Amino acid sequence: MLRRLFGAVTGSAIASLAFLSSLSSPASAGLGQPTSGELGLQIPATSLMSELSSLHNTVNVIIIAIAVFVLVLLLYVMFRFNEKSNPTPSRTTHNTALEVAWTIIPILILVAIAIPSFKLLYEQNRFPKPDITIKAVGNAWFWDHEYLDQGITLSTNMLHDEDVLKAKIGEKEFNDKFGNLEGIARREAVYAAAADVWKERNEPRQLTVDQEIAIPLGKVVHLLITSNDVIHSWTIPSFGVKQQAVPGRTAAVWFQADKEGIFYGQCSVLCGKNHSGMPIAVRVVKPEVYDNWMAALKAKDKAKAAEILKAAAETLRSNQALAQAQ
Ligand SMILES: [Cu+2]
Repeated sequence: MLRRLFGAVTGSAIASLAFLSSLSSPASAGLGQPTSGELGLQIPATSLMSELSSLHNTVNVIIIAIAVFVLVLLLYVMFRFNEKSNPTPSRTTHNTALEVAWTIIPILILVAIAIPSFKLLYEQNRFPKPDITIKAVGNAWFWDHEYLDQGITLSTNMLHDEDVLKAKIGEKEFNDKFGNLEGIARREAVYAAAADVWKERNEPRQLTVDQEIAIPLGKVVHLLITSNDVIHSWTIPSFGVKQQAVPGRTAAVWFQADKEGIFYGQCSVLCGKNHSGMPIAVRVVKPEVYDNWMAALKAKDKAKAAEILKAAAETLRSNQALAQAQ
């Protein structure tokens, strides 16, 4: 956790605080979703996000160094030059060397920040030749994802407590249990009853969706982003992309995922009453799994497509468990 906040540069310096990291979650935490107690950015799953994280870490180190330097100077001045320890102050008003230094050094610091910053900016707008182009359309309050070359459109809605409970116990039992409740009482009862279901499903509440979209590992994806109504914002933090969806305009981002798994994001600009209810879930799978999934979708067999992604998730989970056990 701390290492992710301050980056590798200061990693060794804070190793003595390693006991704090025992408070953080398992190794895979922060990949594709936020974890409680987390301070840093989510774990990168694209080269863009790796660069973004390292720039963030570098700038963080510079900020901390400058803040500590100024604090030390202030303390030194307070104790060394107060009225008691320095009754007759010096009348010096200029020091050429010092003035040149405090002009040049900040310039050098800014240049040192600008170089990786411009490099990243260039990289974000490089747009290598795409393997897949997807158009994300924001709606109040759900997302549509169109696979332009395949002619497939998937609508993504958030799964609510009610949805997972109904899937678990069936519509009838759900109505027997909660049918006579209303308003907040109903919401609280459903929330409490769903807590265990979420744990059992091992899925994050408020981020899980009814229709994940899949992309192949290691392939370049161009994502065009627009909106049907108001301004939304499409993001997957682990991919290092965030772009506003503006009605009547099409913006674009690109990414190339280098890790398998499920990656979550949320609409990131306040768009109305259900703004919190439009998460995005992208599953990165092996190219052959992606091809099978797309073939099932083209054959209009959504159940089979969902099964393919579920099987890929299971395989990944057991592989990760195996790797952790070793
Ligand atoms: Cu929103």
